[in-house]
Amino acid sequence: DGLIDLTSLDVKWLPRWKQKCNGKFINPRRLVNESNNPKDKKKIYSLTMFPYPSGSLHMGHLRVYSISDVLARYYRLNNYDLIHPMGWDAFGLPAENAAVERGENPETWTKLNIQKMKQQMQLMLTDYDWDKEISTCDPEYYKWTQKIFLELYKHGLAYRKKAEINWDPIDKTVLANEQVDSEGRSWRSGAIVEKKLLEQWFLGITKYAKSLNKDLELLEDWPSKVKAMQKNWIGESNGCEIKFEVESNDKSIKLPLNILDVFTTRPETIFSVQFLSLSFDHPITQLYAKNDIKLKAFIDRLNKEDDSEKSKEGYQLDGLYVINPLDANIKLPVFVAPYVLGTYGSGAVMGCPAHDIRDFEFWRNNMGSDAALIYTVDPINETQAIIEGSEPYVLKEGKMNINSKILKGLSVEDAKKKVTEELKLISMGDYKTNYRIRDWLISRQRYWGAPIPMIHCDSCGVVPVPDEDLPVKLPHVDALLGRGGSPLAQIEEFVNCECPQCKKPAKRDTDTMDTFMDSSWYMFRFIDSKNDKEIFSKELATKYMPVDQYIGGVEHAILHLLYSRFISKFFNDIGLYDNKEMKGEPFKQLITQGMVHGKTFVNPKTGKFLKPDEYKVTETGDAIIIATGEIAGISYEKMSKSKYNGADPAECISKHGADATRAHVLFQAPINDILDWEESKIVGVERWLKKVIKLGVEIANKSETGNMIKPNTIVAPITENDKLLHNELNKFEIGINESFQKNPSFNTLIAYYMKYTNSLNDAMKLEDITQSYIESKYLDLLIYMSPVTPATCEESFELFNYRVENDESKFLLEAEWPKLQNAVEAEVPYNVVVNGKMKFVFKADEAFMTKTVEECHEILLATEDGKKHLEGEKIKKIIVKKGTVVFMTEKP
Ligand code: ANZ
Ligand code: ZN
Repeated sequence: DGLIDLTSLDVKWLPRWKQKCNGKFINPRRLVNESNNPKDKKKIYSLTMFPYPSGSLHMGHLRVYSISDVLARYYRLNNYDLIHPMGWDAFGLPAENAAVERGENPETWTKLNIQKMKQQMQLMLTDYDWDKEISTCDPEYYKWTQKIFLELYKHGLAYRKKAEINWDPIDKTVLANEQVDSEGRSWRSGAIVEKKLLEQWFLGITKYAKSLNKDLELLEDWPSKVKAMQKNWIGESNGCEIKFEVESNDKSIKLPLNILDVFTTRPETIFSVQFLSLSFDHPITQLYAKNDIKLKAFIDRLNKEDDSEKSKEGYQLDGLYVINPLDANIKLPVFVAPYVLGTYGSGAVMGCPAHDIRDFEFWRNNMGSDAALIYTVDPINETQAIIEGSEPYVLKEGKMNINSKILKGLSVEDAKKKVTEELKLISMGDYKTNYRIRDWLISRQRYWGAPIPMIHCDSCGVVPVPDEDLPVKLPHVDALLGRGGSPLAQIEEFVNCECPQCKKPAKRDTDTMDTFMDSSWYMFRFIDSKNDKEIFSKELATKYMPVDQYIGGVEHAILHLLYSRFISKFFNDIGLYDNKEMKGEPFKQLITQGMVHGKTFVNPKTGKFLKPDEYKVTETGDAIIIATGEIAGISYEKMSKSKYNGADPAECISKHGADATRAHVLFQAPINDILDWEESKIVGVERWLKKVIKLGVEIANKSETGNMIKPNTIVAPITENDKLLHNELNKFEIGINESFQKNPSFNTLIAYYMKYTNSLNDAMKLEDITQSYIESKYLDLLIYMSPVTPATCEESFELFNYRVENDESKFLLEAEWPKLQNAVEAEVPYNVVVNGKMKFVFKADEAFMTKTVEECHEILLATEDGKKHLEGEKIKKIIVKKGTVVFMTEKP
C-alpha cells in the first residue's frame, strides 16, 4: 500500500468534479438533483454558523464544516431540496482594529480574508451554495439590516435612552451587559469596564421575554443545556408586587410618590419585613440626594467601589417610613442600599432579615447585633432547625407561625397565595412576573458596522431615514487613524445631511449597530439573497424556515441564539413570513459541536508551556524536556498561541489529504464532545482508506462481469456465504443510516464503514461467494462513504470498467444513496458431533443460535440424520456453538 498516495486524490478529483459542474460547485450529485422534479422533494435547511472572516480556518472550523458538509452530501444523495449556504459575519471590531494597525481600510482587509477562507474551505472539499453567499458588510446586505431596524422602530421596539453604559476604555466603545464578564471585564479587550452616561439605541427584546421563555418548550431538538442557559438568561421570576404607603415626618419634603412598589418572590414573609431598601436611581433616593450631601457622597463612593464588599452598607433616609399594607401599626425604616438594582423589579426591596441571608447581614451591619429578628416561618423538620437570633431561616418550605397573624398554620405555598389574594382585595398588591433580561443595547461608537439609519433634526427630533434612501452607506475612508471616540462623527460629509421631513440641515446618527444585529437575521437572507426589492420573499421564507438543523459552537448558546429568536419571532408577528407551528422560532434542531483541544506540553516544575523544539516524544509516548531530560506533563487544552498547542487544518490537509483529515476529525470524538486533536492517530484512518482502495483493485481484478456493474444495481445474494455476508452488511447499513438521522453520530458512522470494509475483505477469501454480489456491495460501500471521503471513493470507482467503458464522464458522486435491503434467510452449516465423533452436517438459519439447547436437540431429532444418530440416546450434555453442535451421551 506504499503505492497509494492519499494526498493526491483530492488534488486529482476536485478539478474534474468542478469541471463537470461548470465551475459552479464541486459535487456532481447536484446535477442529478437539479434535473429532478423539485415538487415532490422534502426541504431541508441545514445551516452552519457563518464565520467571522479572520483570514484563516482553525481546527474548530475544520470540525464544524466537516460535520455540515457530510450531512449536506447525505441529503443530496437522498434527493432533498436542500439549502446549505455559507457567508461571512464580516463587520466587527477585529477588522477595525487590524485596519487601524495597518493603516488601511477594514473593507480591504475583510475582503482579502474572505477570499483566503473560501479557498481553504474548498481544499476541505466542502460543498456550499456559493450562489447564496452573503457578507454582512456588503451594502446589499446591510441595507436590509437597516430596514429591519426601521421596522423595529416603527413597531416601538427601537428607542433611544440615556443610559449608564459599560464603557470599554481600551476599545473605546460601549458594550452590552452580555459582553461584560462576571469580573466586570470586556469580553473582547479584557479591560475593566467603566460606567458612563450616554444616549444609546436599545431594542425592546424584553417585550418578547415571555414568549422567548415559554417557547423554549417547542425546541425539542435542542440540547437541554442550551435551553437551560437561555432560560437562566431570560430569568423569569414569578412573585408578587406589594404596595407600601410612604410617609415622611418632615412635612417640608414633598415626596414624588406616596406608594412604594416592591417586587418579591416571598410574599408570605410580609410580617417578617423589617425595612425597605431603595436603589440609587429610585425617584425617592434621587429626591433625597438633592438635599443631602452625605447621601450623595455615599452614592458616589459606592458607585466607584468593587461589587464584593459594598452589599452590606446602607444609608437610612431620615424621617421616612413605610406602612405594612396588612398591618397599619407596623412602620418600617427605609434605606438606600447598593445591593438593590435599579434595573430590576421596581428598584425597591422589602427586607426580611429573619429569612434572607443578604437582608440578615444588612440588618446586622446597619442596626447592630442585638436588633431583634421577626421569624414568621418555622421549619417542619427538626433537622432544619436554626439558632434563632444568630442566623436566618432561609428554606422555602415550612409552616407559618404565630407572628404571621392571619397566615398562622398555613404552609409556605398556601401563605403565598393567601397574602397575594388579601393584597389584591385591598388593591395593595398582585401577582407579578419579572424578567432578568434587559433590553438590547445596540449602539456602537465604531466605524466598521451598519450605520443606524436615523437623522437628528433640531426642529423634528429623531427622524427615520426614508426607505428609498437606504442603505445609509458607510463613507469610505482610506485609513482609520485611531481608536478614539466615534469615527463616523469625525466625517463631516457623512454627518451633515438634510432632514427628510422639514428639509432643513440635520445630522446623521453616528453610531453603528452591534454585529449581533447583523447575524440575528442572516438565515432569512440566505433563502433569498439576491432580492433587491424586499428583505426576503415571504413565500420563500415561509417555505424554507425554520432552519431544520443549525450547527455551531456552544459559545453562541445565549446571545446569538436569543437575538435570532427575538428577530425571527418579530418577523413572524409583523407578517414578513408565516411560522405558526413553531411560533416564529428560527431553529428546529440545534447541533452544538464540541471544542477542539490541542496536545499541550508543560514543564511540571515551572508550569511553563513548552515549544515544539523544547521537548521530544519517545516511542512510549512520553515527552522528554530536552534541556533537562525530565518528563514533561501532557494534557489537552483549548488551542492558543501562548500554549504552542495549535494545529493548522490547511497543513493537515496538505500532509494527509482532505479525505483522511475529514474522516479523522469526525472519527475521534462524538460531535458534542471535546475533541482531543492528535494528528499522529490519523494513521488508523489512512490505513482504512488504503484498504478500501486495495480491496477495489482486488475486486475489479476478480470480476466475473467484466466490472460492468453499475452503481445502485441490486444483485441478489445467491450462495449461503453471500447470504451470511448480506445479513452482516445489512446490520452495518442500518447503522450507517441511523448515524445520519435525528442525532447524527459520525464517529460511529466511520466505525460502521470500517466494519463494512473488513467484512467485504474477509468475504473475498471465501470460496463459495459470488463476485458480482461482492462487486455490487463494494459500490454500495463507496456511495455510503462518499459524504465523508468523496475523493477516495471516486478513485476506487475509477477501477471499474463500467465507468471507463460506458461513460467516462460519469462520477460515483452522481449515484444515489443505496436503498436499504432486508436481511435474507441464510442457512449456516453445523457439524453435529456425538461423543467426539463428527456424525453429520446440519443446516439451520441464523435463529438456531438463539435457541435453548433443549430446543436445538428437538429440532435435530426431527431431521433424518438426527433420528439416525440421536434417537433413544440418553443425553448428558449439549453444546451449541457457531458451526458445531456437540452431544455427550451416557455411555451405553
Ligand atoms: C422579600 C424576600 C424575602 C425576598 C426573602 C427574598 C427572600 P429573583 O428570584 O431574582 O426574582 N429583589 C427584588 N427586586 C430587587 C432588586 N431590584 N434588586 C435586588 N434584589 C431585588 O429575586 C427576587 C427577590 O430579590 C425578591 O424577593 C427581593 O427579595 C429581591 F426571605 O423579597 B425578596
Ligand atoms: Zn426636520
